[in-house]
Amino acid sequence: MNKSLPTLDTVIPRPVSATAAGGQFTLSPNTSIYIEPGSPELTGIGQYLADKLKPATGYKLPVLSLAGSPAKGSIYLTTKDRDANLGEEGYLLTITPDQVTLAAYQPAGLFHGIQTIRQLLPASIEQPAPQPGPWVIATGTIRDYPRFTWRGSMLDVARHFFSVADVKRYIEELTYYKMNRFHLHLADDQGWRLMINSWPNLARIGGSTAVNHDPAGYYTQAEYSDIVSYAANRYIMIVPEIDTPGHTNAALASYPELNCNGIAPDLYTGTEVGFSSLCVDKEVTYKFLDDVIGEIASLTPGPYIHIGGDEAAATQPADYKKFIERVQTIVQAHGKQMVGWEEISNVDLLPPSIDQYWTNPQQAVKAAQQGAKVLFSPASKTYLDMKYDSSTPFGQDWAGFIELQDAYDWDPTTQTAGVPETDILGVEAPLWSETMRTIQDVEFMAFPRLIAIAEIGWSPLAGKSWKDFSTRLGAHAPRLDGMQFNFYRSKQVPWK
Ligand code: NGO
Repeated sequence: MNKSLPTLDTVIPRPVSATAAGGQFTLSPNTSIYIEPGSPELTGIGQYLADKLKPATGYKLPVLSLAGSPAKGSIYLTTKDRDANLGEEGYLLTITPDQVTLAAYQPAGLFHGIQTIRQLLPASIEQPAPQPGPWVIATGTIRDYPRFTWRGSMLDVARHFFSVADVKRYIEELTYYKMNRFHLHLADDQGWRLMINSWPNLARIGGSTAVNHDPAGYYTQAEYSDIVSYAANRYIMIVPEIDTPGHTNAALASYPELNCNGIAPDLYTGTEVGFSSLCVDKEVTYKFLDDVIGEIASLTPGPYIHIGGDEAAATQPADYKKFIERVQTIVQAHGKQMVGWEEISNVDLLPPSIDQYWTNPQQAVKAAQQGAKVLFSPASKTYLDMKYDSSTPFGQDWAGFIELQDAYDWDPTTQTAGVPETDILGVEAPLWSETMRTIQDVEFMAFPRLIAIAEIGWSPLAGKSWKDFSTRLGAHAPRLDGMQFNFYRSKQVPWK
């Protein structure tokens, strides 16, 4: 057995089950990727796999519709047997000396299985230019499916603005760890980042600033749609957020009529929170929200609209309740489910709302008691803007330092006593960008902690081990290098 060959138990996130058979499959210049005929969706997935394997192997890897049985030495992707027990995202990977067969109930499962195939090839497979090989995979079987339905990350493009190319790069990074949600924090005090045709000054004026007068901007609707379809092609759903009723200075500065006193405040480039509020008693506020939510709903195929709701310190509690209860009917009128930060549990929530827990466990419990599902983003574990330690060049520390082991060694079922696993939708790691200006800064803070969060979201709790995770991650480093991730080399990991 080739010593440098990854074994089946090195995959991240750790699969549900992996059984080694002791042999080897070898990818050759003649390898084809077969898909079952008649599915443009599967052609796309096959092509994605070919595109990932081509640069390092230099092989042609044609994607072919299967007629008869696959040739020896090929890879076969299929949803034909439709084993419903694998669920929407699970897959069964069978590797024999003659063939790699990836089977799933749904295409999303194939897409996740492809990430496993990539990780089973030698690490040099992720290099951008031809490498010597040989391209060997250990034989055996992996049967795998996720623990939670929501596994994601949030990027704050409001405090600092990130280009479409940067956002796509981040989305692509999420796919390698089988994540399926990307939450875009599109508006805050410092910037409004999406063109709303019925209220164009939001982007034109509100999008003209960022923290510290750094470069700003906004996405056109065509650019937003491009991000949505780029993500959808990778089985990642976009969750757009417009933060309300607080965190709204950029909107208030763009339209005087949204202010209770009718006067637009100055644009804001600082990092304080909790000073702005939409005018709860003005009817135009709800016309504004109906227009904004309506446009975003029509651009967003996923079922969720995130309305923020956090830190509304400039809104009276009674006003907050009145406001959120009205906003949730607007979201539902546009055919979507409302997601909000944990504070929305202070109002009477309509099902099927989602409460995103970030700092106060009582709020999460209150939301669950109302029948809402809870998304876990505890700041002290999942906030990617917290520093690793006192020497981290970016980030904040209000929720403490988060070293890699802190991000890994916790579980949603024990983090908040009182929210049963059946009410836990999943995990999401937010990256707030007050102190991050470039996508390289973002990557340094996200990786490798996001990998730990991905494993919490995907892998079964039974068998979870920090030692095992850190060993697997250490061996994984050449892949991160190959993909040119700018990641933090935590001293807690035995890096290879
Ligand atoms: C808080 C706050 C954000 C900050 C972030 C910084 C939530 C939900 N609201 O989290 O506005 O950017 O902390 O860590």
